[in-house]
Order: sequence, then structure tokens, then C-alpha cells
Amino acid sequence: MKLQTEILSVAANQARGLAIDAVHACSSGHLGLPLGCAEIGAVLFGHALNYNPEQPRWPNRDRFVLSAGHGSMFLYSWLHLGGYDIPLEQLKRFRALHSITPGHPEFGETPGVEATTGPLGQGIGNAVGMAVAGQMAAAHFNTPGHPIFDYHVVCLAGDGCMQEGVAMEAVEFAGHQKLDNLILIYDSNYVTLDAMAAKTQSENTAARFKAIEWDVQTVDGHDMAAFLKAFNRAKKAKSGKPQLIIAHTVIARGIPEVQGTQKGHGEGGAKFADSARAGLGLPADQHFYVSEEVRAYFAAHKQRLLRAYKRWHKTYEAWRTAAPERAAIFDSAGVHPTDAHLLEKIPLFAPDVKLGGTRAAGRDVLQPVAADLPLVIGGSADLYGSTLNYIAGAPDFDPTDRAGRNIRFGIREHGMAAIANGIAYDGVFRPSIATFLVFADYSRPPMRLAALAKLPVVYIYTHDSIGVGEDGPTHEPVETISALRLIPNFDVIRPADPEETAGAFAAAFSRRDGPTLLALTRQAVPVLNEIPAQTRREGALKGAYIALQESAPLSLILLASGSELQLALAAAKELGAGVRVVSMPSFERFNRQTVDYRDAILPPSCRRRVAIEAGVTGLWYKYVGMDGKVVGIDRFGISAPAPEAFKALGITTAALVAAAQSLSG
Ligand SMILES: Cc1ncc(C[n+]2csc(CCOP(=O)(O)OP(=O)(O)O)c2C)c(N)n1
Repeated sequence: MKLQTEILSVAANQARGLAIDAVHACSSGHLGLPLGCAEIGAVLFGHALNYNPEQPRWPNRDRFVLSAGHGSMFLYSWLHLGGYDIPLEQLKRFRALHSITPGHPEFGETPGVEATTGPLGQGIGNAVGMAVAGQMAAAHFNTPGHPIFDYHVVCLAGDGCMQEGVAMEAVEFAGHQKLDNLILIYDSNYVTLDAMAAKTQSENTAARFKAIEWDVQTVDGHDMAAFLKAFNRAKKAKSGKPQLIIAHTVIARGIPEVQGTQKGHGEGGAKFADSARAGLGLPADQHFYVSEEVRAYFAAHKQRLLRAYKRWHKTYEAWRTAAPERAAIFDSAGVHPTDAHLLEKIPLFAPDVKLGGTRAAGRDVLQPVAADLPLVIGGSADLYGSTLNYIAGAPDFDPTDRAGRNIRFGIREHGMAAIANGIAYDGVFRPSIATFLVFADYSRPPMRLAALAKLPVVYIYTHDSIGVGEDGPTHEPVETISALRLIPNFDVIRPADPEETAGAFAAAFSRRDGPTLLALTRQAVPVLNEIPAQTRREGALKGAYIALQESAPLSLILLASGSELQLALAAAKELGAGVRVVSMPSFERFNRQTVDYRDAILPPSCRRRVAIEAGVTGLWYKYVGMDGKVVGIDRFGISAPAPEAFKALGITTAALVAAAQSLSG
């Protein structure tokens, strides 16, 4: 169909009006992008994107990610006009309590919002992840006669996103991986928040992207026909490269007093609302105005979209009949197994097994899990040799094999985690990623967003303590585990031995509503055969359990996680029959147990408690109380062979015994 520039120009101005009125109503938010990108929005949502507003999660929709999440009114306005279930009332309640139009887009809160964005740059990483998922889906599910997955991922980003390091990591990866289903639109308006962009950037963006194997086009972002031409060329490009469209725009276009300057970025322009609305041809007495003609255009457009959807659905039905095995696997997407099911799939370890550490147990546990769940994929930031999370027997994911299940992310931990979020947002594949635990700091912003957006990403992060040894304090996490435990809805599991590791993996891969980090050791740990295997497995699932039951009236509780559990078990032998040892691999999972369970493990009547963990002590006081003690490391680590490092930093059985004996009562 021909681009209807006349009516879409009117729609663009009315979308500008919606943003002005919404920002004016709540006296906050950002006007610059919704006004500056109004023509881009009109072309995308009024003409070029494939979507079905009645089925926002239609698997073959084009994904649209607003990486510049501060421009959220852009997204809400166009989704509203596009026919998604976002009533005008919700635009009026922009940024209000419990509205579906929060300050920045939040996944799961608003139909059509593909990703939680706002922290700049993340959305670009997410879009790259969705492009990976799109390539994988085509390889896993399409058959020669049934191209049921051929969607594009379209991302809109500004100078801020482009300046962020995470974006660079992600776009380099996309170029290398030849993700030609990805279209990045750069809203180049020469303005950031504090100042003109020229104050902080002087790069040649086109040259930069060409150098990392992208195709680049540059257009006037207000010229709808030119933009559409560039967009169509990007969609049809045969180069096999991801596509960048640099769209030059005027920020806050429509408010002459501020447009083109940094004053146009935020809500400042809203005070010129009345004159701006008049200039845009909007009626003075009707706020949140959408004309009948614009409504009629979008109603007709919706019918076109629904017809396209129906055509796709026919192919989809035929595909289901022709390829029932593929359809069955596709149907399993998003259906998470129970932890009991996964535990059944993971064979028990031989009691005398000699493994290098819980990372090696993780390697062995991952294989049956990956065999059972074909949509699980893995990746590592150039550390497969150390993190040991390679899915055996499956190839690498690369341009020659999009069905590969192992992604080599390169040394790009931040990009890796943002890309994993994109894969998880998409929802078909189940991402797990890996690096050294100390580098969780490099992937923490997307981890936080995974927790916020309830994404079931699994982090297999190894080398979890001073047990790293010779590499020294730069590589020895001491505060990292506690820091991650502080993120709401983020599970951390630090198993002590192979069977606890089995439980930890079952917990992580059965979780539906949030991410899980598995903190695994580099150094060897003993197999704790004195505790029945099922107890260790199920105990890890519960978060904490009794590893050693007292054989006299309870007088002392020792708590430990991970590699320090063996020290607690040894200390208990020295401290007498009234000692209980509690293994606590996961605070978060334990906190979710019933009060009865928690009290049975940690009876409130017993206040003589000592915890041991090779990390900072603060959070453990929640479990040992103010009468208790914690043996830990409230300083950075040390470079030495691991056993010497443990000794030098006081993480020993003797230190635990001494701390227990120093308790009163
Ligand atoms: C990681 C991160 N840092 C800082 C901010 C605060 N912030 C929001 S918008 C913005 C400026 C963005 O400039 P640009 O991308 O050019 O957007 P435009 O001015 O075109 O709206 C900043 C610094 C943020 N949202 N995320």
C-alpha cells in the first residue's frame, strides 16, 4: 500500500499533542523524543510494522523496542493509536499510581511493551537478544514451505543509548553475528540532557557502524517517505548485515520555544502547551485530542494488519500439521518444568566422584537439563574453559548455524546479560549465561532489569570466592554475592557440593518469575556423603535445610553456604552433640518458605548461632541475630594458593569453633 502521508502527518501532530497533554498533566516526563520522532512513529505504527494489536504477543510480530525509554509517551501514544488495549484514559494517567503508562516502559505492565527500558543502552542490547531469538526461531521451527518466523526487530535509540558501553558491546556482537533481522533507528537530534550532544560526542557514527559490519543509511527523520524508503531497504537488504538508520530529527519539534535545544528534552516545553497545540492544529478546548479521521485511518490499518495475521495463521496451521515435532517443541516454550521433573532427569553423582569443584558438577548437571529442555541455550563471555557450561553435542550459534545452542559472546559481560534479557523477553528460548562471579558487576545492570521484569534468566557464574586463589583480590568476589542478594526478586544459590548443585540447577531452570544466579566454586569441594543425596538436592531447592541434626538438646546452630559448609560440619564435630549445622545455599528461596519450615530449621528459641561464608558478613546477621556471630571477610581478598588464602583470611574450622565458643550462654 502507498504511504498515506497526509493523514499520517495529521496523526503525527496528534501524537505530539497526546505527549504534550500527558506530560503537562503530570508535570513530569519527556517531550523531546515523542515530538521529535512523531513522523517515525507514524510510519512505523501506521504503515510499516507488522503487529496484531489484538494479540500483542503474536509470535511473528515485528518487535519494537524503545531503547530511549524516557520517551515512553512516544510508545504509549502509538500503541494507543495502533489499537492496543491502552485506553485514552490511561494516557491521561501517564505516570500516575497503578496506571499502565508508567514513567518508563515496563514489560508486563502494558500491552505492546516488549522490554523494560529507561536505563539507556539496555534496549539496544535487548533488541540484539530478540534478533538472536528470531534467528534461532527461524532455524529451529521454519520448514521449507512454512516460513512462520521471519519478523524484524526494530529498535529506536537516541544519543544517550549510543553513548553507553553496553550498546557498543551489543552492536559489535550483532555485526559479527550478521543479525540481518535487526534494524536500529538512531534518533540523531544533536541533543542530550544537559547540553547539546556536541559537548560530549564527536564520533562519526556511520563510520563506526560500518567498521563493525553494519549497513548504514542516513535520512531526514521528518520526511516520512524518505524514512519509509530507508526502512524498506533495511528490511529487504541482502547484505546479511544488521541495519542502522540514522534519522536526523529536531528534538521537541512543535514547540518553537524549545525545539532543537536541550530545553526540549524534558517537561520544560509543557509550559508552552497552549501555543504549541495551536501551532500543531489541535483544538484549544479538547486535550488528548484524536480526530475521527485519524481514528478511522488506524481502524482501517488494523483491519489490514489482521488480514496479514490471518494469512500468517494459515501457514502456521499448515506448519503444525506438517511438522508436529517442531510444533510440540514450540508449544513447550514458556512452559517451565517442575523442579521435581528436572531432578528426576539429573542422575545422582557416584558417592566417590572426584570433581574439580561445583563448577564441574554444574557442567555435568547442565547436560541432562539441556537434553530435556531443547529450548535452553547457553553462552559464555569467553570463559567456557573455566565456567564449564558448554552444552555438549550442540554446536555454536553463529551465522552458519542458527540452531546452535552455545553462544560465544566474546568478552562482553554487560552486552551478554542485556542480550540474554532480550532472548528472555522474547520468551521462546531459555537463556543461561556465564562468566566469573566477580564480573557480575559488569553484567549487573541487566541483572537488575531481569529481576524487575521477572525474566527467568540463569546466570552460571563461577570462581565464587577467595577460593580463586592465586589470581588475587581483583578476581576474588567478597562483596559480590551479598550485593546480588540485595536485588529484589533475584535468587542467588551457592551450592556446597554436587548434589546441592543438582538442586540448584533444578531450582534455576524451573523458576518462571525471575532470574537465578548459581555461584559455583573453582576449587574442589568434598562430596558430602554424610548427608543423604535427596536431602542435599531438596535442601538446595528450599534454600536452607538441616545438614547435621543435633543429637542432644539444641545448644548452637552453625550456618554456612557453599564451600564453607564442609568447615561447619567439621566444627560441629569439635563443638559437641547439641550442635546443628544448617546449610543455606539460598537466602531468597529460604525466605519464601513457610514460617513453620523456617522455624523448624532455625528455631527462634536457639539464639546461639554462628554463620560462616567466605564473603562480607552483613547480611548474615538477619539469620544469626544480634546475639550471634559471623565468620567472614570484610576486606578484599588476597593472592595466594586457595588453602593459604582461606587460612590467611580466617575462613577456617578453627575460627568457627573459636567464634562459637566465645558466645555466651
Ligand atoms: C544509564 C542512564 N544514564 C542516565 C540516564 C538519565 N537520562 C535520561 S535521558 C538522558 C539523555 C538522553 O539523551 P538522548 O538519548 O539524546 O535523548 P533525547 O535528548 O534525544 O531525548 C539521560 C542522561 C538514564 N536514563 N540512563
